[in-house]
Amino acid sequence: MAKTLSTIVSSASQTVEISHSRPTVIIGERINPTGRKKVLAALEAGNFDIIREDTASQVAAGAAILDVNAGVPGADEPALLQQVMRIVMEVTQVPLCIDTANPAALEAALSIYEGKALVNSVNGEERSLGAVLPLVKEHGGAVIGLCMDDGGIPDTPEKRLAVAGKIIERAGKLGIGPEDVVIDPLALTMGADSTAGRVALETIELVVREFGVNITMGASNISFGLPDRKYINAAFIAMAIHAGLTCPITNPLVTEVATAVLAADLAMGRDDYSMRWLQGYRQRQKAAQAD
Ligand code: THG
Repeated sequence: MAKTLSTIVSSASQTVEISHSRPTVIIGERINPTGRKKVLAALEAGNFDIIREDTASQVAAGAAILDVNAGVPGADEPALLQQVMRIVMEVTQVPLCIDTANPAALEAALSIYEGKALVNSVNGEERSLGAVLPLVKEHGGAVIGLCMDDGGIPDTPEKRLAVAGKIIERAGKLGIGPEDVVIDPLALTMGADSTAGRVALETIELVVREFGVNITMGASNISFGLPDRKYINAAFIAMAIHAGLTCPITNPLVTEVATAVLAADLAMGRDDYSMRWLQGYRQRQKAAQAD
């Protein structure tokens, strides 16, 4: 059983600590044209209003970090990612999670970022390790390591643990400590494979037991293609928090999910005097009265 680790990320003015003994840190997922057609259309049209709205609303709903992805097909991703980040940073001071698979875009993003970013992501492929880890070291960030490599996404928790170990080891060789590696077990859709949920949960448990690192996950992938996704996502995120998930990438505007996170933190003993639960309750009451 490894000692659990804290990951610090920051902006120019705010610091967020991700740890197994603190409340879950929600990374807001919505600034992402890959996952969202409306964002894609707006960015293609050069309209950034939706970025401003998604920034303000996610932070108001409890996101402590915002994921920023600017992957528009055919666009100049380094320039567009910088532009989107600048707009987000005009609206909020929360730290950013830079979501790109393009090393040139990552370098451009890190070069304008003040603070310690969370880089999303590196994986176990040689090409990814070689391109991403030196940039993380040079700019002083933390990095998300995806449990996949040249052979694709392994089908068992043990094999995913091995990929996590490889990423942590390679980061260590460059002077990036395990406290700055956040592992993503990869949640695939349960609609296509009924074992996808179990495999992700068991991977989380194994990785935390072995390395004590923090864990992220695109927690809504799990329900893709199924109806009533919010209930599946809410139940799954609570189970994953028990398994060791500390910083899910999700949509905090979905009340069922945000509430499940608060309830899970309460059940895990990470909500002193139920303060966060009560604050969430008051916020929901206020929202209901405003309707
Ligand atoms: N792990 C890591 N990073 C990730 C993911 C992951 N980044 C991207 C993604 N997965 C998580 N982000 C999103 C962003 C938006 C949406 C889903 C995941 C989203 N999806 C709508 C849906 O699924 O219904 C799309 C609908 C629309 O087109 O508007 O909003 O796993 N490290």
